[in-house]
Amino acid sequence: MLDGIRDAVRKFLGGSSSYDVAVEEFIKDLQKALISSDVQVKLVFSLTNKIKERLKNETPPSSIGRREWFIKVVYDELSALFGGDKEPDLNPKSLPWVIMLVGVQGTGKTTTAGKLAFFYKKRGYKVALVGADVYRPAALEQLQQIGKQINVPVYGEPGNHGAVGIAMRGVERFLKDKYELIIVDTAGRHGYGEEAKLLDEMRDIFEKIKPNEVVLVIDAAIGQKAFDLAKKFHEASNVGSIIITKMDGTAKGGGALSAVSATGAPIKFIGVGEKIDELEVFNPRRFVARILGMGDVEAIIEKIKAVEDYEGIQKKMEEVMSGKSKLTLRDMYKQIMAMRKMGPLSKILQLIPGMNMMGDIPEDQVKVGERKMQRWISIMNSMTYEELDNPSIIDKQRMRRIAMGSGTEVEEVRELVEHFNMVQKTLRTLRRRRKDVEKLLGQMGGE
Ligand SMILES: Nc1nc2c(ncn2[C@@H]2O[C@H](COP(=O)(O)OP(=O)(O)OP(=O)(O)O)[C@@H](O)[C@H]2O)c(=O)[nH]1
Ligand SMILES: [Mg+2]
Repeated sequence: MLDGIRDAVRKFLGGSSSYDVAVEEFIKDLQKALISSDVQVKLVFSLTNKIKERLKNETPPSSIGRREWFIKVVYDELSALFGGDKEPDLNPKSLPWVIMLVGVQGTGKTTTAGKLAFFYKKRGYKVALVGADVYRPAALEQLQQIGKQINVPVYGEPGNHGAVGIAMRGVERFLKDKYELIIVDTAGRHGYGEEAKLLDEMRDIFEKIKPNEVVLVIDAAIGQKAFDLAKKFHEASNVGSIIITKMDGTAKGGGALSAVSATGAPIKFIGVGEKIDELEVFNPRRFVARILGMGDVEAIIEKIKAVEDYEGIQKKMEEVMSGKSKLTLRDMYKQIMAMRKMGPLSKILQLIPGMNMMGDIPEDQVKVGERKMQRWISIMNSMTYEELDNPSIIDKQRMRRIAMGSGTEVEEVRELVEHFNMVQKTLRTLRRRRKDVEKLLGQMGGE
């Protein structure tokens, strides 16, 4: 199970073996966990190769431990498998749009049909439901009840046992009535309990109603069986997206990766409860953090994000220095916030080249610095974006408002603005000097 990855992460971060040995061990554990949840071997090796390659080619920022950096790389690459930073495409590509839900018994298809209807209704679509499960007792009543709750019409034919015909007539009816989004709920078991028959029926419905999107609904707890199952449904009906239900339970959704790798389809939503609004848009990074062990990973990600923010700021400073862009208070704000996230001021100062050579900075001076930083953050929190982007508009009246809003003194606000002006002036001077030097060098080269 993918759940094994959490233990591997913990072992890796807390272990006492040397870094190289720990990396080898972790990668083995990762491979084992992935393969045992039926992720294709090819996929597993391409993932671990990518991780190893990044380890070789990239160096962690100086303030991040190697082990932490390694976990971040694993987190990145696993997230990429689930779609990375790409937002799932939630809006129908064309209208009308017919969705067919498939999945085994009890995974939450009917509940999810209702959740989807509610989700899209709130987004302004004209939504309808079709109940094509003729095997489960009271399946239609269940759907009708949901329909009533969210005021969405439900098509069904009580007493009729031809699921394919019902699906066709339901879709036809709602298309005629100009419904934009038609969601078809199907059975999770066949009358005779035979899986092959169920899949035949899925194929039949799929071919007759030609849905725009087949959604495979899987239970977070499915684990090992996910790959085969997803594959079978995929062969029967060309799965276009995946919804994982019961993510509010104890299961970590390990089977999801198998389902993704079996179908090539993206996960779009996760179900996080029984209620109609307990449906969340899938977020790959959050999901992977959960697989890896939220507590351990989150802190690392936060820290690395802060470092990256800081590097982004340094890049911006380069641009400012070369005259490519202008410094604003907003940049300074970001800089201070990033520094705060990286740790206490005394630690940060040690990271600045040259600072550590000057010996320890007196404790009380650091304290004063910390306090000032905190005051400045409060002050900038009370500024508007307009003021942050263009501090020259901050006049006496604005200063008074900002001081009031941040619980500081007007004097302190003035001090911050003056500090900013001074930084800007210094930058200008530096830039001019740099230009002079370049000019000089240019002239020398020209001779
Ligand atoms: N906790 C939790 N329960 C869920 C979620 N989704 C569905 N359920 C519950 O799971 C059970 C089965 O849900 P159904 O929607 O009837 O499942 P189904 O796939 O339609 O089942 P069949 O029609 O028998 O195949 C119900 O008790 C639901 O309330 C979820 O995201 N979280
Ligand atoms: Mg059902």
